Amino acid sequence: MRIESVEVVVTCPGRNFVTLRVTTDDGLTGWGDATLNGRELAVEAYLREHVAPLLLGRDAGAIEDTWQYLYRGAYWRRGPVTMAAIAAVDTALWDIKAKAAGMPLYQLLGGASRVGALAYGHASGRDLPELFDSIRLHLERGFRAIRVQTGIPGLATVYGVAASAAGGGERYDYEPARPTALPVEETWDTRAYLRHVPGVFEAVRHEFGPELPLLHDGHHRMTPVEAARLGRALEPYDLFWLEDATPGEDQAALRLVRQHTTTPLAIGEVFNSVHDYTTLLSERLIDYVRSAVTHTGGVTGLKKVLDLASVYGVRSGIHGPTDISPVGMAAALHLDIAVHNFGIQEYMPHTAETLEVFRTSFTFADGLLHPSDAPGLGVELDLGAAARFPYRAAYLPVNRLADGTLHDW
Ligand code: GCO
Ligand code: MG
Repeated sequence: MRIESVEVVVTCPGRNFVTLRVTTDDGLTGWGDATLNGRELAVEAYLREHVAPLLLGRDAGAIEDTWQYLYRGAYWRRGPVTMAAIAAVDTALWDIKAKAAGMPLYQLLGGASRVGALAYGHASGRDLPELFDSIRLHLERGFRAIRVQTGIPGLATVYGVAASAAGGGERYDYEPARPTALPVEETWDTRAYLRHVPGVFEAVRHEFGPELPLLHDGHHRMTPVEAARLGRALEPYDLFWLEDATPGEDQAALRLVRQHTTTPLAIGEVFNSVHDYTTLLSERLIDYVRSAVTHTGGVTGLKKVLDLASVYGVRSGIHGPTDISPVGMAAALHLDIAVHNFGIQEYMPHTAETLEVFRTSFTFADGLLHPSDAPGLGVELDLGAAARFPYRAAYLPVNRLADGTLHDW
């Protein structure tokens, strides 16, 4: 089975997605997600100009060799653009292999280790009443674990908190990549954040009880000592995890956080290689890995991370906001079902427009996601529908302190 054609599809059904289609000489089609939020066209060009021509005529079944060919062969290793491009090729080839076998992908990854993947949803509110409404809405929709993000008194907006209560408590409008010529600038104040957040978790626990798994994303905004203080302050509220407490590239920073708190730690959505995790895993500084299939070299790349994590008892928490396309999400779900060291899966449902373009078969019931038993990934892209939604430049916001200093966000 040889690769006959490779095409890149860029479409914007509510937000931008970059998708790769690989077709074999016996007519099988595989899909891969290469979406890199705010830098989509860099990956599109990388795939179109530097990857697609190398794939024509290759054995579609040689997945590991193709991964190594694109990774080692380029000489320039790692980085989000390269690894998103490799991810798309890898995921498409796994899709093809599973379709050729007539099996859902998780069967080729070792078969099912569980009946479904526990998902967490994104609740947020500018104040407590809005936040409680959002949590209730998620519980009504079946979520059994909830990420809690809150507005901070004195700050106009906070990344991760929906900007309006549109739709009578509908909180899925949290969408940070905005179609503006320049990134929106927000203001940040860590002292105000640290003063406010523990009280919010106290109120949420008081309202919703001790059982509900609660998560929180610090989005790389704290120094190690600030993160240590927050982790310690949140201990009474029994978090499932505190995510991205400190800037991701500084693995050693988590040593100090770990020494001072027993709040479980998660990190990795901006990582793209197993090498980003070696200190974190070997020193047992984290509890969950947050990498996406889409940004970590695909199923093959993320499986290498999850296998190393399993050696240290660290579990998965695969990245799944809406900038991961339904193709990337389906690939995550097949790993979630197959690997032993599954922890939780992030799930932010895509909009109706997105689901017009991507025909999914995965299901969400009783708090659990399942990729379905359709052969392959179980997602097909409708090219006609995709063409109706042309690319629009959109950027994530940036953050500045009150004196104008650029800050992590
Ligand atoms: C999360 C994230 C996302 C990212 C987004 C950037 O935990 O889901 O932090 O919301 O910010 O994926 O593109
Ligand atoms: Mg995050």
